Amino acid sequence: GFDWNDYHTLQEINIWLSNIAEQYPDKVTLQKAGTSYEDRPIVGVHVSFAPGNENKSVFVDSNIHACEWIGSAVSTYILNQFLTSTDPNIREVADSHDWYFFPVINPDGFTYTHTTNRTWRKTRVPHDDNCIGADPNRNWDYHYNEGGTSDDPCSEMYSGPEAFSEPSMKSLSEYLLTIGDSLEGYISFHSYSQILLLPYGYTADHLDNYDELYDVGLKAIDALAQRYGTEYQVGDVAEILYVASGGSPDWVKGKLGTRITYTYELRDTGKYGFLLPADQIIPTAEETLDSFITIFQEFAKRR
Ligand code: 0X9
Ligand code: ZN
Repeated sequence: GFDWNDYHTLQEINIWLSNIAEQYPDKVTLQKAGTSYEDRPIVGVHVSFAPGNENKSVFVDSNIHACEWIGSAVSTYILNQFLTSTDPNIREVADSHDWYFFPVINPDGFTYTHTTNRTWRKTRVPHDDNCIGADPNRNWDYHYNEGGTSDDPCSEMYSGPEAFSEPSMKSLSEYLLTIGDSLEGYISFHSYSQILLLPYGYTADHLDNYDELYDVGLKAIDALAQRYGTEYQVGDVAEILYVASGGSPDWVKGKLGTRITYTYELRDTGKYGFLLPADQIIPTAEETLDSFITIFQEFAKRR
């Protein structure tokens, strides 16, 4: 069966998603947010534990960057805890929103990391004779190509020939528009660096709700550190990391106005980097869930 002692392939993850939809038919429905260049479906689930949350939902994604395997391992762990845990804090948060979990939003790149090149980051769209793919987190149509990107198809930060040139990102954005009015939260899992990031990436100017996101972020990383002592930083992408335009969180914040918007850069700080050993999946997922719960409990107090 599916577990969190090892990393899994796209096929294993998608079969698990189908299985939970079958096992919890009144709570979980399988979703498809379009298809990738290589014709793979972008698979996710809509999860609803309590009626009346239709207008209060949270979208969770991971593996926009193909090699960041810990992302989908953590998001599927959280999803599984929502389905199975009896912990009152987890139940309270699970019941408080509708959830959309899309563990692998760059399925072509992710498949390539399993078959051919473990550290592949980008999509697999052939924009150039020599170099394949664009950085899917530079491809979104909000302040597209305004810094921290490259026009060189061989660069790891190639933004593509135009905004939404990558079919997986274009179709995911169209899916997000269909649920956008209901979205109260957007959480995107990346690795690595141990940073909890707030938008925007395209500018160091602060968001309207920077203060609440920052304050809750500090509480979240405190909760995270309590379990195993893992230290995170919190801050605005452009301020704490680097300028990076065309990212999915910027688009969600800018176009949909989603209040609770965080990007996690999960473990570690570089010892193993993208190649985080599988025996760190469960501890990483546990501490991340602690912070995730804190985020939504804190926002519940500030409604
Ligand atoms: O550069 C990126 O796309 C992300 N870092 S990574 O090392 N995983 O590649 C950070 C993106 C943060 N951008 C926004 N939140 N807008
Ligand atoms: Zn990333």
